[in-house]
Amino acid sequence: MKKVCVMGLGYIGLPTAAVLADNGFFVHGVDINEYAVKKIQKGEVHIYEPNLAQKVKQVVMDGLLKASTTPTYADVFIISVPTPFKENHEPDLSFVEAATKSIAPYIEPGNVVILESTSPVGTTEKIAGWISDTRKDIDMLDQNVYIAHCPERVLPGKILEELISNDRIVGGINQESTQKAAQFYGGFVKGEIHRTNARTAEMSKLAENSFRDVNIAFANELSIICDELQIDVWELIQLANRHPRVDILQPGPGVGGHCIAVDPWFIINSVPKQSRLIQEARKVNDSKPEYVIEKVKEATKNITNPKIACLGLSFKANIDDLRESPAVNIVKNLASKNKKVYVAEPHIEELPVELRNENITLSKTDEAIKNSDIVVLLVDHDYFKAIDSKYLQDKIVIDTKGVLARVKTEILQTI
Ligand code: SAJ
Repeated sequence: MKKVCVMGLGYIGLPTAAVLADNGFFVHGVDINEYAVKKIQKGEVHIYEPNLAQKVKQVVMDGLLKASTTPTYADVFIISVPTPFKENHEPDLSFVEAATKSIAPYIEPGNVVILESTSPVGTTEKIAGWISDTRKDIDMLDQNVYIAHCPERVLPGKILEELISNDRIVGGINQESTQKAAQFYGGFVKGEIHRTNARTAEMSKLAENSFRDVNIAFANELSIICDELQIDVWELIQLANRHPRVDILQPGPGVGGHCIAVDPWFIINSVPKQSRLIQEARKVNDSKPEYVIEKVKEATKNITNPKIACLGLSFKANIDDLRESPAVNIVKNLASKNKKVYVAEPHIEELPVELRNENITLSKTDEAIKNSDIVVLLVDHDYFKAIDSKYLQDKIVIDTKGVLARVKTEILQTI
């Protein structure tokens, strides 16, 4: 199992390809995005992840990682393409299906096909079906084509480290597939490899992210309750978490990114009647940005031509990723209500297209605060923890991440 074909060179596929190449595999990476492929062919990257650029440069230079828009023959095929949902929250498996159909002509007896994309229960079995449909010449069981799911579980910002150190769950469509795929991961993963079947592996990933979503929803609900009862939610959670068996996550302006806010829907969509708590958690987290907007509206009601400083745009702390960020939606909404918004986001150089209008200005943090009547903290970047309290004198502060509480304690609404 020396030659690996990685389908999809995004936030998971490219680091996976680079780590495999760095561990002695010959890797052929495939993406439909020609710009990404051209960059990688030159030893460059099209996405940001700490230390990824150096690693890609090195393995491309060593001839261990090649990139192309078409697959090739390999011992192991890894599918790491997006699995978004459609308008009605139904999973969109079109990328998985297209990737499977494009590798099908290259599959030979003895090959291993692994789905890493987070997927609804039953997807790995569907992959087996799509391959059988296209390759009538191969009897999958008799000729040993091994098909398994091994969900990626890495945290953006720590991907290279976690690809090696995290435990992995491997579940095949049969026991031979599980063994073969587990053997492959044993070749480079330092964490434990846990063997199960494909459906359990699929569900375990969905359960992990839903668990986090439900816990964050609990924190967000507590923040709204505490706001009503005039209790500082940050102090409350810190105290409650001193109990040895309590571990409440942190509230915020909503849940963003492309995993936690998406994956629970794969469970809800397949078993809507049985997933009441998971659905309610999604609703709580999805409605939090609206709550923040209402708080700002209330705070600005007696100010003519209010000016608002919004601190942070990314979907979580210390990254530049704005995808599905609640902060972006909050800023967009505030500016559309004809308020002047100064945005401070130290990790970006220009505003995303959807925020480019005359009411929104990308500013330095101190300038944004100086120009405004209200300061709304939306992301807990380390950078904001150093804000000098003198800038916050005479400002109304709405702090959705409990960062400025250490700086200024009066006129503070922590929600
Ligand atoms: N958030 C809170 N409060 C918290 C923690 C997070 O409001 O206490 C918010 C963040 O600000 C962000 C969102 O939740 O908007 C998601 O951030 P995250 O750090 O919880 O997760 P992701 O989306 O970056 O990565 C998750 C991880 N899953 C788990 O921790 C169970 C990661 O391990 C998965 O690999 C990744 O999803 C994925 O790809 O599925």
